[in-house]
Amino acid sequence: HDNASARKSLTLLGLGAMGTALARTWIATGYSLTVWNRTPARAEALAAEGATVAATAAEAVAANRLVVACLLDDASVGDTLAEADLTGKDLVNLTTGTPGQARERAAWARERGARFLDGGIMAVPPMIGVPESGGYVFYSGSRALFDEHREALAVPTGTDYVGEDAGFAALQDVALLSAMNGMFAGISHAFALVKREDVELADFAPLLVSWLTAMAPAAHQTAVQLESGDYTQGVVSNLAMQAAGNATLLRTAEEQRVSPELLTPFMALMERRVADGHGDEDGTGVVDLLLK
Ligand code: FVH
Repeated sequence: HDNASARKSLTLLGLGAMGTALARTWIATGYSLTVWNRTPARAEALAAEGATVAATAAEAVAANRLVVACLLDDASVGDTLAEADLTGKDLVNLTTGTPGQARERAAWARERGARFLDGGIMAVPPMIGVPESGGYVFYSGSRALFDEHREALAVPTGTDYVGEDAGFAALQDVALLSAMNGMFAGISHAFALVKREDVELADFAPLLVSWLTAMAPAAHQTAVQLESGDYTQGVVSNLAMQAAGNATLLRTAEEQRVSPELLTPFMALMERRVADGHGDEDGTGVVDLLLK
């Protein structure tokens, strides 16, 4: 399997929005690509661009040593690979799942004779094949697999190998997605506050982006404080002051007839920390309240 032609070929299972974007980059780079999708019509355009379409997932797996899956969820990976012979295969799973699912899937693949690498895609489809977009994939699991197929894996987007524990990629992927959810919650609330007023939303959006961009580096200080255990280190805006400001945020929501439901869970945690005597700290202690 170590000759140049084996290195330049792979199989891709799943041709949704992400799978199709990935496929196009491998075809454009000269890889011999075998594809399979549950709904065959989604493979037609790629066939015209040079992909080989397999009739079944098992046939697609048989075609190449390197097999990439980009499916909806972990259950669809199990469904798709149920009839495939994975002996001697290198399975790369780019399907978003939990760390626990990735660890179980790694053991499942090993039992079937395959090496396993899990991937968490930190990109949306238009970022694939566009190096300057900053997109990348977290990989964890078999280091040997990653090293052997590094060139092929680096075609669609950047790569970041984060460890032999197959769950690490999903852990970091989901941590970043969870932070993104919080950011979108904040953006939704901010737009709701201004939407019924005479505010040009297209002018408001860049203000929102630059404020969030200015505030995001606070994450560095949170990391330093969590490592040291001293949550007063370098405090600029202490928690007591921030929690006192919650009243203004809530009153503004009321004045604007906007539901505070996206804000109140976080505020409750901030206020608990203050009530517990941590008003002189940063908000870092909220992390401890979350650790059940
Ligand atoms: N698209 C995005 O913005 C995000 C970016 C970050 C990574 N995610 C994850 O990538 C996985 C694939 O996402 P996708 O965007 O390609 O998703 P869809 O367009 O909905 O395509 C889903 C594919 O999965 C196939 N599928 C679903 N269930 C089954 C099943 N039981 N057996 C076999 N295949 C299945 C589906 O097939 P079909 O509906 O065309 O027949 C599509 O190929 C995902 O984990 C994201 O979280 C994307």
